[in-house]
Amino acid sequence: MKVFRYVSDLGDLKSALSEAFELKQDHYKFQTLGRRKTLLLIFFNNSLRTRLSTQKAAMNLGMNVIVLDVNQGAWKLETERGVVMDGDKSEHLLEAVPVMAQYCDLIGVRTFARFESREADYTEEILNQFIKYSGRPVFSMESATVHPLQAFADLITIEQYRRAARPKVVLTWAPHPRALPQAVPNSFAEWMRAADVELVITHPEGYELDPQFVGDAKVEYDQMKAFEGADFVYAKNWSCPGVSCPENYGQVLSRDMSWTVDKKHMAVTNDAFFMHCLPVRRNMIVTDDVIEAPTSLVIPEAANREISATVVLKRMLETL
Ligand code: AN0
Ligand code: CP
Repeated sequence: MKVFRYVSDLGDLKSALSEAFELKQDHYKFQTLGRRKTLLLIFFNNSLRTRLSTQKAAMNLGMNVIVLDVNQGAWKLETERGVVMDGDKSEHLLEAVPVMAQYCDLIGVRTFARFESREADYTEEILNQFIKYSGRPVFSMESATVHPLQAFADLITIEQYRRAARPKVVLTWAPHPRALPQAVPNSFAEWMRAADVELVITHPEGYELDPQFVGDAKVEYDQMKAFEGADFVYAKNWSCPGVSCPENYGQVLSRDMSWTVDKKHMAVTNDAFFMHCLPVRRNMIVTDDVIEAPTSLVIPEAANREISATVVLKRMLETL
């Protein structure tokens, strides 16, 4: 595997899942595969889980790891070609990427949507420059429009806890004070459609996700109706994707607190498990009692980030 952005990059999903469950049994099963190989993790944005779980995964495989926080100590990077660099940016990505590639074998990149232009975000401008100019296998650690390591971990978690052969999984929008990317819900919808689940997406009008990720999944604007009989509730805030309202791309259109996932919502489900990728704002996205209930999977979900990262790194190492 040379690039990891979409569920299709993994090939057969069932075999990727069985590899994940093998690794859950023994995190160190392939502990010599990454010997004398170096992973470079580049963060343009903050992270707790991705940073730690991906480093841990690399160490499980015997790799060396270098982590670079671009905004803390590196030169400020220009990302657009053709600009006169007379501002505060000292170095261009066009030199920085091939230089970074000299010191590593695999590259992970975290680069959030910037909300300056829908087109720039949805063509994954920054991630693609790493793919094009590094000559190394590159994986997204949440880029402008996708978060595949998260969605893979979410799928592992659903496989681990499902009680029905084909569970009902509800992706629900929930309120948040700041504009957040669409990467997590995009990938979640994409991966759930590739899996054997019934996916229902619910959000206020104007928050329609990009059709390339939603496909033919059911969209239900009545949140309570969507929750009826759910086996898993996956909450996430996202800003306006600009599908039905291009001029509102990246904006907060609603702060409607009736969308906060609380006991009343969970009561109409099939005793559903609660999921969120974290970090989560309590009593905005979800109430304390729901996230603290025994049916909350947020911690096992975060634990599975180490597993999804190990599978992805293993597959990249195998094609070096
Ligand atoms: C980010 C987001 O919503 O994309 C990261 C989630 C994994 N969340 C925040 O910035 C709070
Ligand atoms: N879920 C997730 O990716 O968390 P971080 O932003 O802390 O890495």
